[in-house]
Amino acid sequence: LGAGATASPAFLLGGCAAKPMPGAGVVTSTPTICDICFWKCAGHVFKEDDELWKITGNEDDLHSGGRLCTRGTGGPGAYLDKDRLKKPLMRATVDGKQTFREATWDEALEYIAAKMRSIAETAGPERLVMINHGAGSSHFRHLLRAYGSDSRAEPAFAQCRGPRDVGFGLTFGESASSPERTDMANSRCIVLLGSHIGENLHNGQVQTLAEALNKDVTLITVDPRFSVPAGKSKYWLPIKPGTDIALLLAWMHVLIDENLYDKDYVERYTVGFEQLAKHVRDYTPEWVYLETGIKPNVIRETAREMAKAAPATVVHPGRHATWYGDDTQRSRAIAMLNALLGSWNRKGGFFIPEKIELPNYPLPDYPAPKLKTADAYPGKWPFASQGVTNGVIDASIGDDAFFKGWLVYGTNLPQTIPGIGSKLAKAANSLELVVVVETMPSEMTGYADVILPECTYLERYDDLRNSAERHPSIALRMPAFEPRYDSKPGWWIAKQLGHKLELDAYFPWKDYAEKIEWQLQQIGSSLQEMQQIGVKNFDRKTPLYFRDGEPVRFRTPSRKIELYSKQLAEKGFDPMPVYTPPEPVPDGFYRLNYGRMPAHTFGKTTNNPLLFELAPENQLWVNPLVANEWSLQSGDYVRLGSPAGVVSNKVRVRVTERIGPDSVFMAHGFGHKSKRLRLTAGAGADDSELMSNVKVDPIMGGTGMRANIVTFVKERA
Ligand SMILES: Nc1nc2c(c(=O)[nH]1)N[C@H]1C(S)=C(S)[C@@H](COP(=O)(O)OP(=O)(O)OC[C@H]3O[C@@H](n4cnc5c(=O)[nH]c(N)nc54)[C@H](O)[C@@H]3O)O[C@H]1N2
Ligand SMILES: Nc1nc2c(c(=O)[nH]1)N[C@H]1C(S)=C(S)[C@@H](COP(=O)(O)OP(=O)(O)OC[C@H]3O[C@@H](n4cnc5c(=O)[nH]c(N)nc54)[C@H](O)[C@@H]3O)O[C@H]1N2
Ligand code: SF4
Ligand SMILES: [Mo]
Repeated sequence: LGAGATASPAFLLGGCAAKPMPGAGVVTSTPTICDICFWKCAGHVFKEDDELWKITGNEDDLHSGGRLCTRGTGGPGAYLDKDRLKKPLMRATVDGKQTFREATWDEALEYIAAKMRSIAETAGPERLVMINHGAGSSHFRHLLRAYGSDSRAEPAFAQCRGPRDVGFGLTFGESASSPERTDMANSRCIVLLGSHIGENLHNGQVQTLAEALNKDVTLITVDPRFSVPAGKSKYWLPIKPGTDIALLLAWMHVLIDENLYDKDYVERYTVGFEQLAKHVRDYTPEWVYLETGIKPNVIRETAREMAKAAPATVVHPGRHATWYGDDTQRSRAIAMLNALLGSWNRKGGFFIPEKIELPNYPLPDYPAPKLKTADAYPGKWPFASQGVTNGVIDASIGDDAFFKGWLVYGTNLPQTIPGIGSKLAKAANSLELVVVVETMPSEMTGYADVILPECTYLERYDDLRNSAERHPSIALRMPAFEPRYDSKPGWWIAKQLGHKLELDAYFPWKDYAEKIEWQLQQIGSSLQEMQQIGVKNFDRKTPLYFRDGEPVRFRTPSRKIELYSKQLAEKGFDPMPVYTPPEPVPDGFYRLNYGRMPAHTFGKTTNNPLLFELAPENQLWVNPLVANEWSLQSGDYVRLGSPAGVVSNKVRVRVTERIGPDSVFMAHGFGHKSKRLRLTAGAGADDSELMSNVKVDPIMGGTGMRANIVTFVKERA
């Protein structure tokens, strides 16, 4: 398949390894939860005589609409991947050169346990920090807490949804949740800022947007690029990059100026309306037009559309929110606009998520840690509600660094932390222990002292899925296959380490099935039942929305929705979002825009043989005017250069009007440098390494990635 060619998911099943139809053998199915991204769709793995046939969605799973996306359908490629980590590896020096040698599990775990004991004795257990992403990390969090450390950080916060969670938290006292609590299926007006749903393939969300479109929703998409949802929108607002706060303030201006906001809701539930009205007075559509390029009449018309459909209007909170460094404030502006529309916890706006009360297996209390993650960067980012990865990395460099050891689970920091440069090498040199738990020889494994090969999601038990959602449910992940090679499930690795650290009291189960069985028994189910059905749905106990006029105590200091944030003011931040224009782009440079593509999840699927076949490389979107200026044609390969002098891998050009002449666009996750990822190594370009101008959000530490610029380096292509 050529670059950029598309294929239906059905193609995947006919692809390299999965057979198109079962023959005469015995067909069995095993329930699973997809781990190809974090949406956690439930599915069934079908086998014929113990050989993979296919994976499909679990029809009882309301969370995924009973379907898997393209990536999930190709998920078994993760299991089949020939480049998987096969044995524990330990750093060794051979002929004066650093390399890795194979080790037994016992040897590798003994080494780690000895280092953990030494860190605990000399510096304290809190100096060992976990940097993690993904559901399987729960086993290692448990281990670390038993050991005495609750230090941890995940890129899903400071490189992703952190500003949104903090912005919504400051305003409503609660986050927008993951999965997002947007009630899009019932919306009559949906507003997307960025949020390229359709390319961003979070399954349930794509389906509810499609459902809304079938019901003739008014879709308003604000995106400088003609994204997939822009193509389905009644209004596409091709905004000048980095000016969204101005637009949001202008929309609030119109709602207040034209008396279109929900007066009852605002009076009943909010504080600070007077201050807000005064604050947005100067953000007139005429003034904001000069900043955003969105015409005053379009700003007014779209604001009126939102008001007309309210409260069944949702201004989507987005997910990847780390853009320009003022991201908590942008997210606050989104939250405030929703408050003016009265859409928070109202039908067609947002719903109130609910989960099952699933008892924890009885275990001894964890020892109380004496230090928390944020002690590593005192005084910084006062509203960070989770550990900040970039803060943790900085606090791991140097002989007197705060952290002494890392346990890295399921995150590929060289591609994930923008502009990380040489910091990882410096941290790895300073740290006494770097353990990487991985399925693949990712770039991160190159920095490890010990690499532990975890088996894939299709070969293991993990915790039950119990996400706060519209429909409460639990779902089971269980092994469909024996672990390949010498890989092991995370729960097993954590338990063995626990044993070596004399923490057996925290791991009383023989295996993880026993632990899950106990939990299921408490809620009137059983492992046997779940092994049959995979997903169990429960009735809600609480209402989905606020009842009309119901008194509500929000979890903010004022117990109200805070349009004016005293909390922010007290820490010296703007109590209401203020617009600052983005830095101009010098001649010959272009904004580096990036996002998702349907066939891949970041860099974690690019070596998956099934998904590689669908999309082997990323492409660089270039406007025809720019292409003309640089004599580029679709199909040419170019390299990009950053102002810091970094030159990218070569990337294939796609000339298209869908991107403006001020920017270029590519999907994140390509340009792998690890040669052991044999399929994907060298294919496409990596946006991360081109990012030298990272804008850190002073409120919560998020790394704004969108202020980066690039130029073409043609001669080296
Ligand atoms: N297929 C697939 N789906 C995924 C993922 C994946 O890896 N693969 N990852 C998942 C994860 S973890 C996340 S966080 C989400 C991320 O997905 P989203 O939350 O949708 O990401 P955004 O950054 O909001 O959206 C990217 C869009 O923002 C536009 N944009 C760029 N600059 C600006 C600007 O200044 N203003 C405005 N209004 N728009 C701008 C870009 O052109 C692009 O269309 O996707 C999720 N879904
Ligand atoms: N430049 C740039 N940086 C970004 C983004 C961007 O768009 N551009 N997006 C940001 C966003 S929104 C997010 S959420 C983060 C995501 O950042 P990460 O979560 O770091 O995403 P990946 O780079 O895919 O790394 C995941 C790693 O987990 C490994 N893995 C997969 N399955 C398993 C498993 O079952 N067990 C274990 N132990 N490991 C496994 C994979 O092999 C892979 O190396 O990146 C952020 N950083
Ligand atoms: S959205 Fe796709 S990749 Fe993500 S969990 Fe669901 S099926 Fe898997
Ligand atoms: Mo993300």
